[in-house]
Amino acid sequence: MAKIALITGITGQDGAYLAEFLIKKGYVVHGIKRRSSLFNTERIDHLYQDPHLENRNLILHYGDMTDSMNLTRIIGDVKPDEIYNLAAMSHVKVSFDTPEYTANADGIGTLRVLEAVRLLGLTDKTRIYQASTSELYGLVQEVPQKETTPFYPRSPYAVAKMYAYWITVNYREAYGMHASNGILFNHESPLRGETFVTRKVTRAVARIVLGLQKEVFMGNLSSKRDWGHAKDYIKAMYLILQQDTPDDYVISTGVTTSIRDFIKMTFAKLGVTVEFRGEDESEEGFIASVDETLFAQKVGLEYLAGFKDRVGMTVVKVDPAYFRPTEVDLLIGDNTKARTKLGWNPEYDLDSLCVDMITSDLTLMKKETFLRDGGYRINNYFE
Ligand code: NDP
Ligand code: GDR
Repeated sequence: MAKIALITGITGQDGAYLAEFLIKKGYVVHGIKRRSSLFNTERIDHLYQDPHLENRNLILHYGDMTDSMNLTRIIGDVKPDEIYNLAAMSHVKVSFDTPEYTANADGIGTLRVLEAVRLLGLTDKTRIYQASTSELYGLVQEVPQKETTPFYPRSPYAVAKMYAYWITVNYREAYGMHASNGILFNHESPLRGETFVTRKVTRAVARIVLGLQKEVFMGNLSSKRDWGHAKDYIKAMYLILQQDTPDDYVISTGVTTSIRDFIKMTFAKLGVTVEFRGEDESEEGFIASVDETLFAQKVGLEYLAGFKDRVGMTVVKVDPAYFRPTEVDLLIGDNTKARTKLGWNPEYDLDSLCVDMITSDLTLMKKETFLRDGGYRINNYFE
């Protein structure tokens, strides 16, 4: 009998990679997606199967983390062996604008899933993975952060996730559930949402070198993140649920990098050296030089003449609208427990992640050259 997994948030970055990974392992994957006035399944369209087919291995259900009855009905119908609770309003900056909704979806939403499993009598059958986050460490109390580091959340998102973390631990201890937290540090990919910082940068850099956009407006350039690849991180989620005993794990790379350095690194992959001058809100990044051979090889010779004129010009500016009321300045995770207990061994480092993202965005932006105002449209949302 094939194992059955239920993924909440299947239309998101992690949900898409995890669904593909589990289907390859022979699972039947059920996913919960929200009703939307636009198609919202782009990340999993390649896995989609006609509902008229028999023996499908991907089945989608309409649902929402704020709707207990809906979640209970779906879990009761599907009776999953494993639930991966990935659905969340996942943008930290936006959580300051929508704090109550974020608490409802990200915090109480997790309780709804746990309680549905309990009330449906699935406690012994269904294992639960909770998508916890390095944002719990917030104003960090220890460097690097590990499973025992005290939490100090710094946003409505992180506070909601703190509730979700502890209610997962509580259901494990109170009812003996196989419920575990993966405390995942930032993980990115070509499928990353366009308003998270790495993807915003790789999209903008692609558009700038192609001559589609002049500059990009950023928030805090000095904060540091421990970035890994989503493809590696979803494997950790799977491994966590294959353990005999439920537990909580930090998933990270152990390397931290500033936003400023990630911007420099991304341009450098295309032969462009960007340097920064000025401070705080007046800081800006400008093109210092171009390695013409590398640029021609990576971007295309036809774009070189136009781009060379831009040497000396500003391509990165700071707009305080992107600052957060409370910031998380430094994250760096200690993944010893995951490596030793789970045997988790990531394939990507930041360098190969950056190459994967910029290569993908260059290809995409070359196809989408008609979207001449796209970069600015995204910027207007101040995420
Ligand atoms: P995304 O934002 O890409 O995906 C979130 C998913 O949740 C989407 O499918 C979204 O649907 C869905 N969703 C949002 N609100 C609701 C709701 N009310 N009801 C049902 N579904 C909802 O996030 P990621 O894939 O990057 O992250 C997955 C999970 O891991 C999230 O819980 C996130 O908070 C957490 N996390 C992420 C990290 C990261 O670096 N990526 C690190 C640590 C934790 P739609 O497509 O319709 O918007
Ligand atoms: P984060 O990711 O808040 O860590 O949450 P994000 O990429 O949004 O920000 C990382 C850092 O970059 C700074 N920053 C900017 N961020 C955005 N989005 N846009 C900008 O223009 C910008 N300029 C600078 C931010 O201030 C921050 O310091 C992500 C989400 O996936 C969460 O769901 C997850 O829990 C955590 O990672 C781990």
